[in-house]
Amino acid sequence: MEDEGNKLYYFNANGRAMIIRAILYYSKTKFENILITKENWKIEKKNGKFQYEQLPMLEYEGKKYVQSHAIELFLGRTFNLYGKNNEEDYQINTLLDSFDDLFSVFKHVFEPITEEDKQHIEDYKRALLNKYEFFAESCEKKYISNGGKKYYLGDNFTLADIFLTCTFYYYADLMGIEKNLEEHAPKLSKVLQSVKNNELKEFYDKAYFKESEY
Ligand SMILES: N[C@@H](CCC(=O)N[C@@H](CS)C(=O)NCC(=O)O)C(=O)O
Repeated sequence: MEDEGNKLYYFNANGRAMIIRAILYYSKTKFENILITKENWKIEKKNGKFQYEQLPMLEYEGKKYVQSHAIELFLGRTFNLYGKNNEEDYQINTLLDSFDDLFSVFKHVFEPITEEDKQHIEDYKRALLNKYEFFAESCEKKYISNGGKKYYLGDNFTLADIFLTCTFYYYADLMGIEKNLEEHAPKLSKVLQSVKNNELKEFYDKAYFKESEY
């Protein structure tokens, strides 16, 4: 995908850019995937270009967008990936909020900063695994109560499917727990496996960081 003026700025990692990249690939939007090193970021951060001095930032059709979930929402609407009613939109928003619940624990495991983090890393790993399994079970129930159809919300492919596929496989890769999703969400995992191999295949082939730290 070549640059047509659209640019996504983030680190050399999946993190908070992963779902945005997946949406851009799925929608076949041309963009330049700008990967900033941690060293360069110290300088770039203060150059006045980034509204909150944080990443990700998307430049789309000449405008700048920050805050990962707001960007996902914006792109979701742009590419018709939101729900077909208010209730479906609510379910999608609920999922997007869940990303931070996992990410807040995950940071202690994969980027331990304080001595406290370092001493309790095994506790944080267990907490992350518990959250992951709980989240998988809760999404399985919701998927079944939504009708257990082709996609999470029913017959239509939405941002919910992108979010769930990216999030579950990302944490499974980071923690080395490939089987847990199948065990804790047997029906939903079939949907997500199919999304990974079909709708999101190009994203996984070209823009997913398999070896990234986070
Ligand atoms: N609420 C923001 C959080 C952004 C954020 O924490 N970004 C981190 C990377 S995941 C960052 O820019 N860290 C470097 C810094 O703060 O200087 C979002 O969802 O976009």
